[in-house]
Amino acid sequence: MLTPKRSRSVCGPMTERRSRRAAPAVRSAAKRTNGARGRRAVVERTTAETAIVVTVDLDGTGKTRIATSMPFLDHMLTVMGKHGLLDLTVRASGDLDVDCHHTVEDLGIVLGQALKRALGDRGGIRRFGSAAVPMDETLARATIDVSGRPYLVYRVPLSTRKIQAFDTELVEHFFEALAVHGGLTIHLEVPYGKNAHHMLEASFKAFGRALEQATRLDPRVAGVPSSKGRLE
Ligand SMILES: [Mn+2]
Repeated sequence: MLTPKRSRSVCGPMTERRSRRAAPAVRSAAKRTNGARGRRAVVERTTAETAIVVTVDLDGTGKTRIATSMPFLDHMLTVMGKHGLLDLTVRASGDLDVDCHHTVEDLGIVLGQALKRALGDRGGIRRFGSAAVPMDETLARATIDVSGRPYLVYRVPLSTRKIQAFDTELVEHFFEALAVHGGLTIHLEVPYGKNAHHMLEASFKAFGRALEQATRLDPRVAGVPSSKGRLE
């Protein structure tokens, strides 16, 4: 497996970067274990910039094992899994010496692909989910439609650009990639708040909760929950 060098600095100041290959060799492998064995998926994706493996189990209990080399993002994905009762493992390494950007965006892509595979034809699910999660002075609201229609509305006005070395604007890119590759409509709103850590943490928790609701199997839902008969 091609493993980009892991940077010791976590998205520190831009330093001299390795030359990027002209044509990144994208290797991607995916396995869906849908059906009797549960709604799980494993997706592995390696490019010249990042190497990422994600496993998800939609019927989990919130067990997570996250290692992205970005402590703040590890924290966010951990709370998302925990409060979304999503079993989630993430192993990511990337060219963090360039910037966190590639790794964060690619993580959104791979997690989106994993969710999509684990959902299969999206039959029997509730489809919509919404959750409001407070954290001290702030409140985050996530409303999602597991529709197959990728769309992100992101209204999270932060006054801080960095949390330690982590660039907070990357969170929007993460959710954008997740929406596109997971086939999800995601609305994230934080109407008020002061502390950027709280505002983002509440957002990840709310998203996890909303995803848990929307992906629940409901025995009253016969087939794919769409008047069109399919969600893709
Ligand atoms: Mn925290």
